[in-house]
Amino acid sequence: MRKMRTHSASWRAAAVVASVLLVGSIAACGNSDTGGGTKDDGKITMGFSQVGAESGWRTANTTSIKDAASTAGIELKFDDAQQKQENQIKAIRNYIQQKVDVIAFSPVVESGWDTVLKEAKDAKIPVILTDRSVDSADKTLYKTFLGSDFVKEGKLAGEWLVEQKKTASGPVNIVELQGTTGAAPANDRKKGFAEAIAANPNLKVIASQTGDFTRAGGKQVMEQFLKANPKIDVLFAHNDDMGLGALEAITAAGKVPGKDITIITVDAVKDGMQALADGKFNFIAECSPLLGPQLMDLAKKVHAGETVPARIETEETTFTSEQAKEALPNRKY
Ligand code: GYE
Repeated sequence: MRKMRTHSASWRAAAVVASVLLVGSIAACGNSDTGGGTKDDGKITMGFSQVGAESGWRTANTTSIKDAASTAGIELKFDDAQQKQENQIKAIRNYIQQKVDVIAFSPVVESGWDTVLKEAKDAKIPVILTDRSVDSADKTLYKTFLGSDFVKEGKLAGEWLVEQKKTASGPVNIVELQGTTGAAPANDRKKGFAEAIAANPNLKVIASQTGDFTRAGGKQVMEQFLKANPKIDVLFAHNDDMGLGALEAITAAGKVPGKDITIITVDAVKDGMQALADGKFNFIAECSPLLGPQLMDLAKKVHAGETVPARIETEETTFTSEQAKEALPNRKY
C-alpha cells in the first residue's frame, strides 16, 4: 500500500514536469513562428552592444540611443561591454540566440569581427554598425555604417594648428593622447592629424600614447609626458575627456593650460566646450554622439527589407573659444 502511494505520487510529479515542458515548448514555438524577435505586438527588437561608459561622448550616445528607441517604439536590449571586444562578441551571440530582429553595435576596435558577423548573417539577422566601423573585407556582413568621418576630424584639428603656427620659426613640440588602441577613432584621428601637420615641418609629434579615451588615462599619460619632455607646446587629445584629465596634470606641473600649452581635442561635449569657453582648451573638432534617431530609422528600413546607403556620415563642425561661448547655452550634451 505504501509502495503504491509512492508510485502514484511520483507519477503525478512526472505528469506535472511533462506539462510544464509542453507549455514551455509551445511558448518557444510561438516565438519562432512569429519570426525572430518580432512578437505578436509587431514591435521590432534591437540588440545593441555599446562600447562602454568611458567618456561624456559615450554617455550622451547611450542616452540618445535609449531615448530614440522608446520614441520609435523599438524594443531595445542593451549591453555595456566595458571596452572589451570579448564582451561585445558574447552580447552579439546572445542576441543571435534570442533571435532579435536587428543587431546594432559600436565596435570597440576595428579588427576581429568576421566570425561573429558571419554568424549573424547566417542567422539572417541584419547588422548595423554605428559610431565606429570594422575593417572586414566582406562588406556584405553588415547593412550600413552610421557615424563620423574620424580622419576628417583629425585633419581639421591639424589644419587649425598649421594656421596658428604658420609664423613659428623654430620647432613646435606636440604630444598626442590617443584613444583606445585599435579603435577606429584613434587610428583615424591620428592619421588625419599627421597628414595635416605634415604641411609644416616645424610641427613635430614628440610623444604619442593611448589614454584609452578616459579622464584618468589622459591625466596619467600627460603626467608622464610632462616628466619626460621639458618643452611641450601643444597637446592633441583624441577626445575631450582625455584633454580634461590632462588639464589637471598640466596645472599640477605649474603650467597654464591654453596658454603655455595649446590644447586641441575632439568631441565637443559640454565639459569640453566649457573648458574651451574658459580658455583652457583652444580648439575642438566636433563629433556628434546623437546617433539614436537615425539608427532607429535605419533599423526600421532594414527590417522592412529596404536597401539603405552603405555609409551615412554625421554632420559636424569645429569650435574656437569664441564659438564655444556662443554655442554653450544651447548645447544638449
Ligand atoms: O570620440 C570618444 C569615445 O567612438 C566617436 O569614443 C567615439 C569616441 C569618442 O570614447 O569620446
